[in-house]
Amino acid sequence: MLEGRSTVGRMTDRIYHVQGMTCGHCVQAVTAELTAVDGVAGVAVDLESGAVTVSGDGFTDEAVAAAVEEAGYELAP
Ligand SMILES: [Cu+2]
Repeated sequence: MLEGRSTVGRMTDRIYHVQGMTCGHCVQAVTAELTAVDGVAGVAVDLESGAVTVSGDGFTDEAVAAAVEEAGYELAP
């Protein structure tokens, strides 16, 4: 936690693991779907590890899982 970091509202970062992404198009598809989720302000995908960092305010794990599935991938259990 960085003190003095200015954020609007209560921004949260949550890290998910997405299975099945193999290239930049996968990253784009997942990013586009997640960006459209209510409350999501930013999405960062690490293709190599499958780690997807979602930042924002008020988004739910369920909405994230649904968006990932919409893009054609699955969250790791
Ligand atoms: Cu791909």
